[in-house]
Amino acid sequence: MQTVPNHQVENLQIEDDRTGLSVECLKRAFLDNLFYVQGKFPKIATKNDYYMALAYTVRDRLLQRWINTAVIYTERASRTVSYLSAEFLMGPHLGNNLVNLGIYDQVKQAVSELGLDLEDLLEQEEEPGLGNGGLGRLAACYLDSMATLEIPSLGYGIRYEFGIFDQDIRDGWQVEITDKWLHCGNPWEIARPEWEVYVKLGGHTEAYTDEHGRYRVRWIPYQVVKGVPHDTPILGYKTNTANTLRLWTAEAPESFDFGAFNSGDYLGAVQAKMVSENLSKVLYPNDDSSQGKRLRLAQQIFFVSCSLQDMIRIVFRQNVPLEKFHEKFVVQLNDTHPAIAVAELMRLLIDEHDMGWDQAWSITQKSLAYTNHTLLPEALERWPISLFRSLLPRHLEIIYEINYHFLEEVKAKFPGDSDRLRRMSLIDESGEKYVRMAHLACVGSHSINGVAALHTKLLQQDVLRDFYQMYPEKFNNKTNGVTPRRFMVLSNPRLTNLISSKIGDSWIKHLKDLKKLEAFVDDPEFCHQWRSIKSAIKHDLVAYIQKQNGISVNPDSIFDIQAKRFHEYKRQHLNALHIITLYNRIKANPDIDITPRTFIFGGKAAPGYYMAKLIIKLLNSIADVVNNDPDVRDRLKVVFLKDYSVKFAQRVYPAADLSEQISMAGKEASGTGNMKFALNGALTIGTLDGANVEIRDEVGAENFFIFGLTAPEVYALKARGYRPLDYYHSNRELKAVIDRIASGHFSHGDTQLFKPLLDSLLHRDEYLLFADYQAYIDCQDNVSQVYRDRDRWTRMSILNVARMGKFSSDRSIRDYCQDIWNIQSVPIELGECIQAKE
Ligand code: 6GP
Repeated sequence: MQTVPNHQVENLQIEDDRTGLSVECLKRAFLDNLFYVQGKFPKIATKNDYYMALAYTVRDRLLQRWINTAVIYTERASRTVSYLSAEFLMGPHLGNNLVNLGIYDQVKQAVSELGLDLEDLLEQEEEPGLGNGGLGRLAACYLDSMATLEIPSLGYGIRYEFGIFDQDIRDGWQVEITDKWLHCGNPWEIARPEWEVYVKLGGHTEAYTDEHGRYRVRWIPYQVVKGVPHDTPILGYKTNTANTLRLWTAEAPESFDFGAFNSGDYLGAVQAKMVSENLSKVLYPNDDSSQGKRLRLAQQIFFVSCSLQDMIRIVFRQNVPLEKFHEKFVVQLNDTHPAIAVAELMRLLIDEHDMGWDQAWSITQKSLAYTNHTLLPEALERWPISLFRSLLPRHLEIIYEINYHFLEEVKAKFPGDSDRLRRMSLIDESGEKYVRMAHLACVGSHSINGVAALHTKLLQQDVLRDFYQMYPEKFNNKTNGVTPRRFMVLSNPRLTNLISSKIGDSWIKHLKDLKKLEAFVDDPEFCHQWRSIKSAIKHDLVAYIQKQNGISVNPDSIFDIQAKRFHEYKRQHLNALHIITLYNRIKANPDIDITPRTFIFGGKAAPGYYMAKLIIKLLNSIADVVNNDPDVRDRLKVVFLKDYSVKFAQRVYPAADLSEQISMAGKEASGTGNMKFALNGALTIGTLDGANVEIRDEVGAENFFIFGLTAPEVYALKARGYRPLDYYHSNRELKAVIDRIASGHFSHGDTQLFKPLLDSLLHRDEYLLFADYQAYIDCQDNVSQVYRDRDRWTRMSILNVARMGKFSSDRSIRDYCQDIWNIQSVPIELGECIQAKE
């Protein structure tokens, strides 16, 4: 392997205390940072000062790798993946960096010798909640895997000042509180104002003829916004690769409009600044739904344009001709939020870099690839033409032209099929006119993928059927995965150590090696250890719940957990129907023998999603009644843990016995929580939806609690005409459950509170809770039976973990590299001059 030529780095003098990994060195560096960065000495330092001092100590060690990586990538002009995503739900950085640097234990010892507790310091970190749920967290897992697999990559997104809101629960209702993740400073990022770029918005376009007599268009914007990159290093697990997450902040080009300022309009001058800064102010808190707001479209063009301009800057700096943009970069679009990249790349190449249409189009298509993350119709982004014209007049012209060429292609392939043209057009003309972003993404990309086998199949058969018929070769599946570093090694050290003590630690990088655990499934000592670890972790959660919610929980009960965003299609209320069913059974027969359960919920609802918020209120209301009913005793407990986040998830997954993955089949694109639970030894109760199908195939149907209608059965039932009332009238237990809610039993006699939810179930039940109710209850009864046989349960748990190897995000990334990105790894060696001296 080639090492970095010395002249590149000879001026870099890096001292031991910035790179050394020994306990002594870490201690010195920590105190040094406390003194020189935080400006504190131990006696007056706060916990946050200590956290910051440690974070800077770790960051120094990252910087060494980061700079080496940059040197080598620049030197070689390596092919690079640009992962464009409106969301990156990174979770706390400190612990993950300790794991990936391989210095967790040294740092734990170093801080403890200084009288501090590492867990305490880790708790201090405000996580950057720059995402809503699955889509943003997947992006974060993929960055981890790309760095671990030594794939040159850049994550591009928005540095929201306010991330996903903090959730409080008051009187059982969700209350949203502004997330101020930056208020204590962010030690992990470095601002790069020297790479600022400008983004145009609004105004109009003008045609003109250039000096070669060519027809050209110039865009006279109404407003220009400055984008400033903030870079965070993303270290791979036990590699020297440190890639970059580059997030853009919006600023006004000048802090003050001096014209307005001098004429006495001070407020007007400051206003321009405020309007610009709005673009990176706040994350839209919607998961799986699109609102069509102007600010959101402005955010999208903002980060997409900044990122594409940045890539073009890199292309030039590395002396790659612009005609080879697609050889230097492959740009993955994380859903349609960055789909405007199709028009923006065309605009940059044609208007700003004088390229002809055909060449620009070929480069655009070869560079871009699109991942779809949802089948929900309400999530498919469409922008009203009027909005588009006023914000992005030039892009609209380009989209019209792309559409013209595209529809010509469709006509050639399917002559005389005008209905198809109408369906496939980039412009929806059925009523008010809209730009269809998914269509734009499909036409402008060389690859279109879904995120689980079933999801990809449904895209091909349904949502994107016309595009599949037009371009079958573009379609491919990339089943999601999760990083075992964060979701095992960091969050579940006890299980990690047990596993590694038996099979070594190669599984951390090669998750399929977990298979070796199967050899121990009949080893009673191992099974005993497995069970003791789960039990110890459950005890920890019991203590947490006692502290947080003041509820005392039986650690021997089944920990039955549903943790994810709240949405009707995910059917947290089906889970509620089960709880009430058990409650009714106890009320009817107080001595009934029931396997004790603790139902644990976590998750946020979109602030404007009334029904999801009502479901949260219902769960909390059930908790109030069930937890305090003397008939129930210790058999059932219901716990809603507020403010679900990545940090919080890391605490919850390891403690679960049962993972609830109960969406209506055909709605959950993949799910990734399902993978994290299973990897931590929980058994799944689930429908045949998303990646559940593949998890069941891997772990074996006998180790998985499957129930409910399949996707084709869902369609068939809906086609026949679904009547929820029939189920209500014919199922005694179901009727009793609904009647119990309707009677006001959980709402202090108020019969109106949950009426909207009940009406929706009784008369529409779009997500078929009633149709799946009996199957779910039967399956849960079976769960309760199996749990009583502890040996059998433990065996199933071990086999689940042993067979989850497929669901590493490393596997997903390898598939992307091979089938879509055509990219190889670039190992990084620490350059001689900047190598750590221990
Ligand atoms: C989510 C899907 O709902 C989830 O099933 C999947 O696992 C995840 O993406 C990662 O692929 N989709 C979103 O969060 C979303 O906003 C537009 O889709």
